[in-house]
Amino acid sequence: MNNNTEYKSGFISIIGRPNVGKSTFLNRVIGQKIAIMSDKPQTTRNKIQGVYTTDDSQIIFIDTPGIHKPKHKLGDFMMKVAQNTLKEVDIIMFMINADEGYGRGDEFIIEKLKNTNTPVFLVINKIDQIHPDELFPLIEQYKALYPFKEIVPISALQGNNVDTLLRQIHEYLPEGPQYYPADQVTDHPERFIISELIREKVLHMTREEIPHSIAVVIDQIKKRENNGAIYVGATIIVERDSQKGIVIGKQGKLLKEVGQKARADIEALLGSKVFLELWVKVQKDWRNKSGQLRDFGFRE
Ligand code: GDP
Ligand code: MG
Ligand code: K
Repeated sequence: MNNNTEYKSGFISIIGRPNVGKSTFLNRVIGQKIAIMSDKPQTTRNKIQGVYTTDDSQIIFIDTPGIHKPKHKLGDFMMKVAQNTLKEVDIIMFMINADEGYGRGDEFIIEKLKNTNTPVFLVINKIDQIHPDELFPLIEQYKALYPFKEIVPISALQGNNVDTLLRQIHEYLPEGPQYYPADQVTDHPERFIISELIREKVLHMTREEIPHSIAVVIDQIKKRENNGAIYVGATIIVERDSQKGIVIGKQGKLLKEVGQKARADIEALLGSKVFLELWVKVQKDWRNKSGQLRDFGFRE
């Protein structure tokens, strides 16, 4: 730690419409696959903290589930989580896609921002997708909508200007302790990451047939005495019988492939051989049963 300056630390919430690149940014900064990336909206449904530690500061990022107009109970719940988060954090990073016009989703988020006193950075992502001339009008447009403390154009994918953003975040961080050990990048239990890795594979392999509403519950994680491998048992929860058929596939082919791909990722995560067993269960309308949300790992 530098002796001339006080140590700084703080919590940052990343908000923005689905697919603007929040997880990509987090993964670039933290340098490890902790937030699941997908081109399907709403892959991230829970708070994931990525901890970025330097010798004079610690930033704790929260990959907030997308704020959007709730269509059902789960959406409602997600939005409440996101809104509570906004008031508790030190900085809000509102991320937009440079390549997409201002939309209803952004309007909705800006309305929510007006209810907080937290400093807000506008992060214009995917600048690799636009001509530099398009940037200035975009900045002017957003400046008129909200008093952003900083406006930072980046490419989370290619890394452009991410260092600048980190430096600006540092400026706004309050003095504070190092909350987490320097080598810790996430405080989420591996259980959640594993369930997201499995969910990601199902979503990728089923394309549009299976909605993001599926859940994956980890039933068991335990070390096997005889060979040192880690046993993981998990259940994929779908809403309809037809979806169960799709996830299992012809003669179990699709589920087997999901298992193979997920197992490779889980082995990389745990640094150990993994034995993965998957089940598929139909649970009708689970999204609207609030009481069950907690069981699936959602926390307020
Ligand atoms: P999230 O829903 O906001 O978490 O978005 P993701 O991080 O999952 O990214 C959605 C998609 O946008 C993925 O296909 C990313 O590879 C892509 N993406 C993210 N950042 C950039 C970027 O800076 N440039 C480009 N071209 N694509 C990006
Ligand atoms: Mg995400
Ligand atoms: K996504």
